[in-house]
Amino acid sequence: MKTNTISTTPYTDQKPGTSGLRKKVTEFQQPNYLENFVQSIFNVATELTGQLLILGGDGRYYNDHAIQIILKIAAANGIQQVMVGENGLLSTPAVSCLIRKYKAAGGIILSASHNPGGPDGDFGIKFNIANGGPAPTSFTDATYEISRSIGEYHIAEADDVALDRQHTCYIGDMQIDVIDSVSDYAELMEQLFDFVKIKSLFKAGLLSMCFDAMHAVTGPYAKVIFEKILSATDGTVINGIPLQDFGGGHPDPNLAHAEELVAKLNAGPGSPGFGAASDGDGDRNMIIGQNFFVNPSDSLAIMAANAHLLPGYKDGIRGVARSLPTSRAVDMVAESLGIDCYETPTGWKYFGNLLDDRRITLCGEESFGSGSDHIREKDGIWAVLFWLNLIAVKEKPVEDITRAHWLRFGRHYYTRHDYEAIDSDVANELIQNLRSLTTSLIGTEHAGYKVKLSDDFSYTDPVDLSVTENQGIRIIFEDESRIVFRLSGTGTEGATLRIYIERYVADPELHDMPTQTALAKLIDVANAISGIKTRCNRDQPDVIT
Ligand code: VG1
Ligand code: CO
Repeated sequence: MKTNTISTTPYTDQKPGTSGLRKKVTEFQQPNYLENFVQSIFNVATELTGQLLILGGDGRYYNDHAIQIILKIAAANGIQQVMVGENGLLSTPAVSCLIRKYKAAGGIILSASHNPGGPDGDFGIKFNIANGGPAPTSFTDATYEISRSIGEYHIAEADDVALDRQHTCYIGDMQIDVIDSVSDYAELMEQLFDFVKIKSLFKAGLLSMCFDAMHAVTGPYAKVIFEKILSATDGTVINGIPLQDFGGGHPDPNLAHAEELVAKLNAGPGSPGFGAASDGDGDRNMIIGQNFFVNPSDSLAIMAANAHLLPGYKDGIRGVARSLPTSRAVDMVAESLGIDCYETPTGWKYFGNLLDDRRITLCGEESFGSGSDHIREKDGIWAVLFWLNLIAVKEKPVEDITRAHWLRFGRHYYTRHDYEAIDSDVANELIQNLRSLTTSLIGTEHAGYKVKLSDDFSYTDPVDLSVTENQGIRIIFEDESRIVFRLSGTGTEGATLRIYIERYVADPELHDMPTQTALAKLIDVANAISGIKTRCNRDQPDVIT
């Protein structure tokens, strides 16, 4: 094998965000942009030498090109073996599953998750470590530092590897296995859930569902798992063929972007009883019933309260964790179960230590993400199977299960307002201003809500004691209502301000308000305190979830 060492000029903007390095495709297409970043990963992850690497992506534009480059750089950097998904496809949870199952030293996932794809869309690279989870901040910081001064990268001279069939080949001594993208993951799911029961309900016509793969990576997984293994009717999976531009859509499973699914569920008699969708890389999930939406924070709480009913969790759960902006619905469940509940910064990487240290079994985020200790990523199809299994056990639809949960624990009304593509300086000033206000807000009253606590959230990891600061401004009121402000770490255009608003209502008589109505006063308070209208000249959020 001939390897070449190519001199290169560093870029200064290769700083990974909440979940890997995400940029416009056109930025990734700059000379050596991809190569520099990949070599920086290999420079930091020296544990990959002589070991196995898992490689795949969500099938978006540039996926194939990046895989070929990464294989050649991997060979030149002494990687012993790479497992690549057929057609370059691997969902984020499947990569995590494969790393753990085959004891790989790490994995590279090519995805910008829920961001749009195509030549004018976004691309991204994430690195996962040997536990199967996203690399911690110490790793991504080190990669960034190297990328700022990188002078050369190493690359093998070799032909492109055929990805359209399962086979084994070599670049020099490095073995490449192009593997089935689905089977290992499907096998793991079968161990966690009661496939026999779910299958019998589908076969008897007692269960009907629609799964929207949004032309992203979960199509092949959903078809095999739901239609083939579980015998759901053909056509249960819609938009099941992965496309480089996701069919021009936005592969973000929420009510705004999964319109076709929502319309199918709400079409009246004969509509499927259960609906779900996943995102670009398959780690998010949306759960809906007929004319009914399950808020992701509620979904996590419902999972925690019912996990013991499912085979994979029959011995109960050890503890739970949620990100700061996620509603505190799961906290109530943890309290009643007498287990710990951890509050972490946004992003799955903060759950890794808690899972590895066996402090928690379930964790989740308000952003349509939930998961468990079966892998170290959030997991879209897993969440859908969890709900299917729960519906099968309880013999009740999504709405009844959710309402029964509110009746028992009270309801956490919850919304997130996103203001996208704000000028970065203006957004930073807005947050800076809120930060300077925190102390003086304590004790003040706003539309009848009195501030109990206000600060900029800081997290001390209880396992390695690392400290992560400035993770979001939170304002907690005396009635337990909350407002959280933070800037997104996954966008690629200007800044995105996220405002998270939550109100707890115990009284079942008040569980039927429309969410935006129930939160109207707090929304006004959030807008007034942040000065969003005057600072950003925006009247309405771009996306409400
Ligand atoms: C968003 C979500 C966060 C999630 C992250 C990655 O981050 O808010 O909860 O972990 O996306 O999800 P941010 O910084 O934009 O708020 V994914 O499905 O894009 O891997
Ligand atoms: Co994702």
